[in-house]
Amino acid sequence: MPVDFSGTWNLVSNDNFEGYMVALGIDFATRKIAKMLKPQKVIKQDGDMLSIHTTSTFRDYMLQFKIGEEFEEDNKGLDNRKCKSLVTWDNDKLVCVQIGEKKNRGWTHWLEGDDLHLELRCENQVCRQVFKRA
Ligand code: VLP
Repeated sequence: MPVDFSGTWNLVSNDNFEGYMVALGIDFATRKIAKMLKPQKVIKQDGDMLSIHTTSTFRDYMLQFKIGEEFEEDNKGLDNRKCKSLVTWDNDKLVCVQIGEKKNRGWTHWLEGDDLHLELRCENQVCRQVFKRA
């Protein structure tokens, strides 16, 4: 049985989001707003199909993809840089590689106890987020 990430998740901790945003080239004013946010993720997992909807009072970001199938990602409302993204399983972790202008860009999701973890990577920066079920 594969891991099921489905559910509604609220951010409870956000380590080095600032460093990650600087690496993505997010401007100062946007970073000041973004780091105050407590985003919510709504994840729907149906076989190999996933949707991850990240919502906040400032901006929303919607991602839909099939595991194992490369897709174009526009990062609209984030850094707006297009990349080619591929999400695959690494044991029970869901790993995304985002090939584009920024080196070493990607993220990993996994479950730990009742918590959803997300590691966001860009260049030499790693942001670690933890979410709890709403
Ligand atoms: C941009 C960087 C904050 C900061 C400005 C806007 C959307 C895995 C993956 C699915 C992400 C989240 C990326 C967050 C990058 C912020 C607006 C915050 C709310 O999630 O779950 O897309 O990549």
